[in-house]
Amino acid sequence: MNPNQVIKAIKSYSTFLITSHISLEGDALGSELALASLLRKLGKTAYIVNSGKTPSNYSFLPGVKKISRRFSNRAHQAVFIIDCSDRGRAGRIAGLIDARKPVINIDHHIGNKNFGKINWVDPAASSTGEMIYRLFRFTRTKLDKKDALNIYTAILTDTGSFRHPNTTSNTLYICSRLLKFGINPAEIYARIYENNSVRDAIYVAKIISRLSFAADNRIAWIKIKRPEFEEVKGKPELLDKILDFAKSIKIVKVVLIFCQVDKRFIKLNLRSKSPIDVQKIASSFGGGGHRLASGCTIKGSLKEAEQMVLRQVKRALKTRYKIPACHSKYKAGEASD
Ligand SMILES: [Mn+2]
Repeated sequence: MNPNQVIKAIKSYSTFLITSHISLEGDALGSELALASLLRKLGKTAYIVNSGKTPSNYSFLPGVKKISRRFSNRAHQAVFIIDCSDRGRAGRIAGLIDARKPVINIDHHIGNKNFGKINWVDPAASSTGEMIYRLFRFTRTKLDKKDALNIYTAILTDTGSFRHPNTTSNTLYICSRLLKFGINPAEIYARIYENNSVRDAIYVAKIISRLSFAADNRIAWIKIKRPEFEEVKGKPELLDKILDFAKSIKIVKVVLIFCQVDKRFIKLNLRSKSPIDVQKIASSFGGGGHRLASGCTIKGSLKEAEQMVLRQVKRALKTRYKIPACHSKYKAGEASD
């Protein structure tokens, strides 16, 4: 798929709103900022409004201070919803957009619902940032150091610092081009990932100490009750650290974190190592994401969600690995591997 329709839309309108998903992170923010810059360089008016607040570790991104939370349908003719697999992921803003305004959907998630009037979806791209880079090339728009910093941040975060399988030679080629603008990878990494408070570190350590294991240690999971989840709200990077730590255990194939959002709902984060496709499991609960990293919201108690999901994950594992019928369930500290 190519961005021809997107380029046509850019030519047809002069004012654009750009928005992205709730739980903002590097790809959403970096891509929004680079896209806004591209549109302005093409003589257009562009502004960014998000449903959520910008996490503090991204406050260094050029242009981020101008991102607003105020929305007006009079201020734009067309809307970019980017890095969102479905319209609902855009949160509050999705509900405010005038239905008559054309929506341009730019995304790289496999399960994208093609909800826009124009849809440019490329699951082969590591990140939406990589697609925005290509949009600069397609429109022959010159990048500057600020654009390079925003796009590099988008790619860095969505590839898990170039660890995930979506890191391709093209991804690294683009990053090599971006570094020529004089951005500093070590500094960017430190700004985003070496930014924890002592309190956050203690929180992560406390949660990790409660890891549970099942299916011969191939599943690792943790439940976080509501009061504890309140502490971590708005800091998805802390959950990522917990997920990464559990995934670093050699035998573990699937990691699950169940967070109690309120009395009725559980938010579930899933991570896996190939070949287990957790996106399939997340989408069976109405969620989405990627094959190896996905999420969903489940109605029910922590215990109910745990039982339902573990059953599905065990089934998915069974088709792939020989797991003894009578496997034991371990708690952290008891597991042998
Ligand atoms: Mn993304």
